[in-house]
Amino acid sequence: MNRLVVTVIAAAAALTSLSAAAQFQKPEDAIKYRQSAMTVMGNHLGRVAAMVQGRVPFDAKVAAENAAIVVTMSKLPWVAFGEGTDKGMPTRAKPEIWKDQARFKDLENKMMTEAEKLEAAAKTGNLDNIKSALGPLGRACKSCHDDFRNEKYSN
Ligand code: ASC
Repeated sequence: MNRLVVTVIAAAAALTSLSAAAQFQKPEDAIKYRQSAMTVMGNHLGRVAAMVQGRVPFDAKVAAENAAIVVTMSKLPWVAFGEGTDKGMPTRAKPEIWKDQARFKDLENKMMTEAEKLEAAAKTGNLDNIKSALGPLGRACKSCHDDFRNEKYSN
C-alpha cells in the first residue's frame, strides 16, 4: 500500500474509534454541556407549557418553533453522560445512571419519543393536541429525574 492509502485508513480508523466521550476533553466539559442542553430544552418546553397553561397567549407558530427546538435539544444531553462524568464539577447526576444504563437509556428514548409527539402535535396548530402531548412528555422528564437526578448539586 502506498503511504497515502495508509494515512487515509489510519485517519478513518482514528475517527471511527473517536468515541462520543472524546468530544469532551474533561468531565467538566461534558457536565457543562449536558446541563446547558437540559437548560435550553427546559426553557423552550416552558414556553410551550406557558401557552398550554394560558399564561401567555397561544400562538401556533411560536409553539411549533419551540417544540421543534425541544426535539433538537432532546437528542443532545445523552452523549455527555459518559463513564467518568459523574464528577468534575457540581452535578445532580446520580451514580445510578452508570449502574443502570439500560433503564437510563430506556428513559432517554422515551423522552425523545414524547418530544417528537409534542412536535407533531404542535404542527397541527391545535392547542388541545399540544396539551395532550405535553403531559406525557412532562411525565417522561419527571420519571427520569425521579430516578436519576439528585435534589442537590454535588459540591
Ligand atoms: C420542564 C423541566 C423539567 C420538566 C419537569 C416535568 O420544563 O424543566 O424538569 O419539565 O418539570 O415534570
